[in-house]
Amino acid sequence: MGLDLRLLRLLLCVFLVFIFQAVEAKKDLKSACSTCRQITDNFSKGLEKTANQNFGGGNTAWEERKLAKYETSEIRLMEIIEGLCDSSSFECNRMLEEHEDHFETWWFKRKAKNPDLHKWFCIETIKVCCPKGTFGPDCNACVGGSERPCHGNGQCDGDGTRGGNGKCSCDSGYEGEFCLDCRDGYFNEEANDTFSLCTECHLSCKTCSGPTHQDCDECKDGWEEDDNEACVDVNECTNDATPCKEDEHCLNTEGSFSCKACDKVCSGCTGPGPENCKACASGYQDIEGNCTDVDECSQQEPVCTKEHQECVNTKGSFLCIFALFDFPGGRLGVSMELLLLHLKLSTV
Ligand SMILES: [Ca+2]
Repeated sequence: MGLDLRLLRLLLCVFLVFIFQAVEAKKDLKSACSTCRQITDNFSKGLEKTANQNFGGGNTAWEERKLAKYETSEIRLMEIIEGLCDSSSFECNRMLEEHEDHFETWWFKRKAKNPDLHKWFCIETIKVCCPKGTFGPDCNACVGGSERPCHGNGQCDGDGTRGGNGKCSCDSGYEGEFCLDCRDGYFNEEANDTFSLCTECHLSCKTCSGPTHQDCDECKDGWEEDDNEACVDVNECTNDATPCKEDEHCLNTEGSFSCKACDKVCSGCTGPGPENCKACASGYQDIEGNCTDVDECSQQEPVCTKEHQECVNTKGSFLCIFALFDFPGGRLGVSMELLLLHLKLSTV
């Protein structure tokens, strides 16, 4: 029994390692191609950079006779090869080292017949890439064909590399194996077996058959069908049961709504500012339609009742101050509230 279990574990480990390697290898196939493309792109740049150079001081008649022209010389090739990889790029340097001979072959023997280095080197010679529109070990055509992979509406997995599976990941608005179908929220403006143009619906539609708010098949949340079968905004703020809290007012927006805090002088409100109060907040009273601060200190009934206390009115409230020192012309007073108020003000 114990042996069986150990064997099972071992098999599981081997299986996992195998899966891991398979995934890594697939990734490697794509990245090998991009490394190769980087090398051949840099080769083109190197060609450009050295286009107007010569042996230094010009090609003398002797040099042209003995060394051939700089243009086709080994010296120029070596200068270009030096710039192909960043010193930090391990993959690039490894590939270059492994295949350096091929560059010499191409430079001296193949360049005239095969001027496209990427095609000759990456696709045909070391076989890490495929022609555009094809993928995988045998460079098979992508889904939708190599001319227009995914019918021009998506990316073919592994396109141009020896990796991938050739399947499409569709651009936004498109879906389906061939990227010919329109996603919800898009409609088919033009379509045949090999071509499809999906355009976004009006913002009020969940699904649609045309571009306007009258072409919706179904309205999006926050929109409703009116008498003309067009999707129009739901005004959430006219509902009797307001969707907002008591100290907030409702603001309708296209397709939605938001809740905004009432002004601090209000207790409940129908809109922004002090002029839209339903009632006044405590500490404020309605004077000719405006919520105005109540001066608690001038009320008949004194509000600060302890000995040595004095009343100070504030916006929406009041403070009771302990009068500490009498001195000519006034009194020096302090209270915890005042101290806290001061601290609050100085940190705002
Ligand atoms: Ca709304």
